[in-house]
Amino acid sequence: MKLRNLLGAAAFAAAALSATGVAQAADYKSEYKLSIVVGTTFPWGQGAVIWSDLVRERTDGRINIKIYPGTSLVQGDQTREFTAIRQGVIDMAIGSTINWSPQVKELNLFSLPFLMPDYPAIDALTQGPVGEKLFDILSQKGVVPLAWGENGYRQLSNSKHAVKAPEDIKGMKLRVVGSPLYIDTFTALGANPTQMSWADAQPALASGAVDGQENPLSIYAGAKLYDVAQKYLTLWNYVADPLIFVVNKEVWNSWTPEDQKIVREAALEAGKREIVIARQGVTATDDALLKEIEGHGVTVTVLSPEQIDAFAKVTQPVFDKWANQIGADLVKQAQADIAKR
Ligand code: X2X
Repeated sequence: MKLRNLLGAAAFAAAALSATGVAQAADYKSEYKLSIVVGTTFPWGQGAVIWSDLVRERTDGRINIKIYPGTSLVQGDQTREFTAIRQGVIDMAIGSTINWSPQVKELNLFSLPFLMPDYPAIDALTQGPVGEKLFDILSQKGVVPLAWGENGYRQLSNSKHAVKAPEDIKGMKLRVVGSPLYIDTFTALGANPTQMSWADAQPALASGAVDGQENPLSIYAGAKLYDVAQKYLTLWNYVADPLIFVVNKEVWNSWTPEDQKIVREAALEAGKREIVIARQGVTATDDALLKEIEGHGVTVTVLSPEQIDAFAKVTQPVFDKWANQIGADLVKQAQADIAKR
């Protein structure tokens, strides 16, 4: 073929491509790896399914997301997930604020004991100026934050006896997640906390190496923790971990503005729907999941406001210490927004 013809053909092909809106599709990866900690049957995993399905449909398959549960891209070590996203080992993720807080100290905010008494308090933070501030911070750390989801209020379970007061967990060996704030909280309460990944927690509970743990009811029930001797459950709403939908910055920049818009809007929609799913069955008006849990012979203890106060009093020094590390201004803003919810 003559050079002139060749150039003509190339120009024609480029015009045809841009006319169908896939001009840069050749730069796209055949698969984008999305990391989550639990499986797709959990509300958290449902959020991942909704997000990836919406994106695949709306981009006509240009952005093909594959879900990797069990934080398998970092061998189950969920506290390394954020670093792996920044490094591009993971393309996108829906991560818990707890798991990313070792790298983003401000995310410890949600783990301050007894900061958020109810769902409107969580929403006041994630959907308000505090949420925006946290997204600004994440944007400066190599990721593009898109939307909020929710793991849930973390309730305490154990194999020994009902927990109603701080003295009831004295000496109890409890599995906690990766932020040192959790070690401080349970140490203040007189327990014996030990840090462990979720992958290691389940066999540790099964073997009795630890007596208890704390997790949202959707995780407790989904992982059937009542079958590994976790027969005592205390509902105390002491912390809740939101989820954050993010994309690695370089991956984000490789997409066309149209596709970025699709991915962002799909994340917002998936986040909204995921929060609804995460709150199903665990409230006064809809307690189906709680009933199911009780059906497995679990003793559920619901703490009164006075009983909760007793726990909050003991953990107040931990709150104060960590408020300083997180940033006194951010914590003050959070408290003010919660007060006027
Ligand atoms: O490890 C946990 O407890 C879990 C599944 O809730 C998180 O990833 C924060």
